[in-house]
Amino acid sequence: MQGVDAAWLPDGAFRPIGTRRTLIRGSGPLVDTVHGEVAQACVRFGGNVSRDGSPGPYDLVLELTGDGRDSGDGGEAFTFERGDGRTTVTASGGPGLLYGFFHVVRLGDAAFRGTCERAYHRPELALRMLDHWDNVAVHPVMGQVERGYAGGSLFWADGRARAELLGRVRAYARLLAACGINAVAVNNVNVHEAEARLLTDRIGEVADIAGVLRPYGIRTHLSVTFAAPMVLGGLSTADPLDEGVREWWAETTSRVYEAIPDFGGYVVKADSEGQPGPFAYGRSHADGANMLAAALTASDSGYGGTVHWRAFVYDHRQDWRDRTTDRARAAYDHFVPLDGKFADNAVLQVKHGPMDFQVREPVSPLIGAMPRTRLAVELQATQEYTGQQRHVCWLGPMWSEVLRFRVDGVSPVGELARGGLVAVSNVGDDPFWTGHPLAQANLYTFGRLAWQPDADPGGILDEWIRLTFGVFEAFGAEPAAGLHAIMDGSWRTYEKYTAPLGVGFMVQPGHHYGPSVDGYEYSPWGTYHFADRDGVGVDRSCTTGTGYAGQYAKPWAEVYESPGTCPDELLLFFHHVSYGHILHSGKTVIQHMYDTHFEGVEEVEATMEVWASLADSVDPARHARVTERLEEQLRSAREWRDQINSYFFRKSGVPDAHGRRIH
Ligand code: GCW
Repeated sequence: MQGVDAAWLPDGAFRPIGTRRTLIRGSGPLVDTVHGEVAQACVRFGGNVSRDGSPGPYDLVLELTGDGRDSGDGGEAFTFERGDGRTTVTASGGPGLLYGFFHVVRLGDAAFRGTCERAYHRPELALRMLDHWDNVAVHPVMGQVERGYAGGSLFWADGRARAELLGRVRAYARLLAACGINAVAVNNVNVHEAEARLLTDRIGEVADIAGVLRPYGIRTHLSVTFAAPMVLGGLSTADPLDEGVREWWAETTSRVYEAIPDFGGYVVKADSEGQPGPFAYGRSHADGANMLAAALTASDSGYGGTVHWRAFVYDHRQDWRDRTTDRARAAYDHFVPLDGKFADNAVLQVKHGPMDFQVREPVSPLIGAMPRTRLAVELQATQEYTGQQRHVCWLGPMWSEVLRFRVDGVSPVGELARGGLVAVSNVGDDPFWTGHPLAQANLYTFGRLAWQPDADPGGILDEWIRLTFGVFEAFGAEPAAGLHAIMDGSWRTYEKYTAPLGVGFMVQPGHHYGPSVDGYEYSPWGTYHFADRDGVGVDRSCTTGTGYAGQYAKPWAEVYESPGTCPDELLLFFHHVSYGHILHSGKTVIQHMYDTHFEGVEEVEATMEVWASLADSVDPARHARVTERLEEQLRSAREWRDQINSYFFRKSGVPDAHGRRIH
């Protein structure tokens, strides 16, 4: 695929396999995929691959064991061992063999050195999914991809599936499989008119995409509108308890399965930001989700589909004067009373924080509060609020904090094992996939963390750097360390020069890029900072505020309740404090703001220097693209610094202790 960045699968990554002798045992479509991969590598590098078991010796054996049926691990597990000069991967299912193969690719030459005892690898989360917010037809405001920063859609253009890009979709599927992703929703959760039809008369286009994703172990899901029976079926209601409506969904779903036998299921944004939902009929969200869940299991054998029901339900038309309504509370208030009421194949998909993918939010209190419901956590790889893929912002550390958060000593991971981890995709038809080449690391890290949620994100970053840049001959240990440093600190750097101490938003309304401190302050969206001449922040305590802190189990309810125990980085999320309030760091709130905003810009300047020093070690086109983005990042970071500092200086009248320039 000329002109498309190879990302973490450059040709050179296949040399260790392509120069050797490989035996593949077993049959099935995914085994064929593995065979195709090895054969291609051998053509390039001179090795050979056999499928029939003719006498060896072999350096690598990839073997499907058992009868290939699900042995409780979804067929995704594999074993890896090395002894007697031979590397062996076994799996009981095609997906496991594919993941085992990519494990060997990741190890490179190390897979063929020394000995290694038999080790069993399996994903901790069964569902590792990307949601594309791609529109089929260009939306007048949101464009082809809602919150997309990587060009057009990989799947859709000019109102149709992009047949000419199906080769590109295959390359995408391969990248996803190589980091462990096994499910993709191909259209936006805001389902407009053209997109609604994908469910019915346009399902063939979805089937074409599914056909390309399938050989890489990826199931296809579809976002649907709750009003489909009315919009598409001509019914007078979409009431989830109405017999006609239930029949319509059952029939429609059976036709979906005729077209796509391994269809993954529906994603639904209901009663959220203007999308239709069960509230219109006085029904609960469990009623709505269960109706679709029933349609997805309607056949005798069960289709094996899941409904992903989003918990992003809040009042987006609130009155800014009303201090009792708190958007952060909404998901918990709506859904906790429904715990235990959702069908087995319904998954409640919860954003990782209570608001909306800000650079810093507490972990959603829903996580851990619904033990009888399957939950999936939704992350945002597309950088809507984290620099829109013009800024470097590697989100691995933030996601890892979410996955390591413990409630009563219990990690959310056990819960997610039943529901899964989902990310909003950051990919488009851009030659570098993600607009900013370094944003590829977010996609890769998401897949790897979904496979192993307690993995060290720094280790994943190094793995990504080695795979993506390592085959470039001049990329030695020093450039790798430089790049690691740039990326590892980039989320905290971004946090420093944008909205401070967890207060959030302060972005330009609508497109959400760049600062506007009061942009949302008097709006209906529920995203306020309440800055006045004395202080700033939202009081979400139980004693004097909205009571949001009380939605947490111990110890968090107590930790967040008081400014004295609340972590600095979340202080303004939970409390309204004076500018002179002393943080745990020993600084006042206002001085912290000034310092971090100056530091943030300095860190971007330092990043630019390190990147410039890598010019000879990185492919020139990739280097140029990152350089161009860094220039914009620096401009934007200065704008953030100056607007935030000037705003709070003017409000508070407190000068910077170091006398730096504030406007
Ligand atoms: O973050 C907000 C975005 C919307 C998005 C919504 C959601 C798809 O600004 O563009 O809509 O969240 O998650 O549904």
